Amino acid sequence: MKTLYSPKPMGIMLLCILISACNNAPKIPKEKGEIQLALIANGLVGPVSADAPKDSSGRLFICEQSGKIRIIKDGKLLAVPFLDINTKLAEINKNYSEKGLLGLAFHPNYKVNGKFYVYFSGQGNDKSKDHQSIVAEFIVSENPDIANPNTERILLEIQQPEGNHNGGQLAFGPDGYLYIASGDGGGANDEHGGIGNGQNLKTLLGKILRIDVNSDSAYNVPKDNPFVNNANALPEIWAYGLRNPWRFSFDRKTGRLFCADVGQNEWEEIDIIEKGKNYGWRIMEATHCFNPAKDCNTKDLVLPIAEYSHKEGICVTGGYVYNGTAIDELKGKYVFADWTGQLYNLQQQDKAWVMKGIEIMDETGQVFKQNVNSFAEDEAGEIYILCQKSTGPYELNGSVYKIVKQ
Ligand SMILES: [Ca+2]
Repeated sequence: MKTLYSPKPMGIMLLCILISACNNAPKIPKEKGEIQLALIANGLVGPVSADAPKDSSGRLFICEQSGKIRIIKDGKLLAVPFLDINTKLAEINKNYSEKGLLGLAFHPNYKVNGKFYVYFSGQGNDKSKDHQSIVAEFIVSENPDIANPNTERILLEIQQPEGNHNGGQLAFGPDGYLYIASGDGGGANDEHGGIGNGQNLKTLLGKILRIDVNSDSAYNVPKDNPFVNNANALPEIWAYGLRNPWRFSFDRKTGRLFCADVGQNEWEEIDIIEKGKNYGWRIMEATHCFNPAKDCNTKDLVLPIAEYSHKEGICVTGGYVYNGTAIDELKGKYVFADWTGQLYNLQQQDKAWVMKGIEIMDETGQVFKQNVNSFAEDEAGEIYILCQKSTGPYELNGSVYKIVKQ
């Protein structure tokens, strides 16, 4: 499902493996902590995103890639979906796809206004494009466990030239604005346009966007966005130079925005996203020159706080800084994963960031090994893993695990 890397022809795959085998990346050490995974829900179809409203209900809402939002309430998965937008979606390949219902965020004032936002791959009218990414608002019905499907209000549409690299994360920042992740438009090597989409400030592709949803029109652009007075840039852009930001989150304690950006052939990276900054793609892949492959101009580019090579995994899945109360050893650490199942934590020690692999067992005592699509954070700050055993979003083998103390 999500990856973020495009399925490649065998020759290219082989080349990638050869390149990876040649890099000198040190092996990331693993630590065995006193944590494990507790199964919360299974039988899901491609769980890819989640959010929890700030309404003291304790509910966790899970997006299935195929279009349903499911509710976990009092530890149980409700049978009736909160919302089902399957008929609005572009066609999804059953074996592997980066399209679908990809993001969900509840309005900071959800308890009062019942509004929430989704990011999904819509069909679109432009036949020269693969599909379009849509950000839309919906409102809950009188039943708190059912949304009103007739309340859709479309805020933003982004034309997507290819099927892959669609980003899709939505989250409200501590400032009350909605942040949106868009991918670079897909294909490979950020091939669209003379300098690629990531570096092109005239496209919304390859960016983190920031909008104000409290508007009489589709949305407002916050006056302090970095490019509002720049005629050569789109005002919605908050940060740029991203390839496929696959899951970002705000640290509740510090307000910092942590973002995993999926690499192409060799390197996966974690960034801290700041206003107006350039994160390098396609000039760089993590801390390495990409285009050109040597002697690239790194001036004004922001390097990741951490990277790992394809010796370790294949594509990164961003998580959360742990701000829960149950697990002392994770406090203040950024927890994330490679899609192939390895979990990591990242901790700032003085100015350096230290990354470690986490050895973790599932509920049966086996070493955890599933495709990690995404993470979730509940209202209390505890963290969950959204995963599946298949690569495609049409089998009932998706699960939600909670990270718990042993
Ligand atoms: Ca980068």
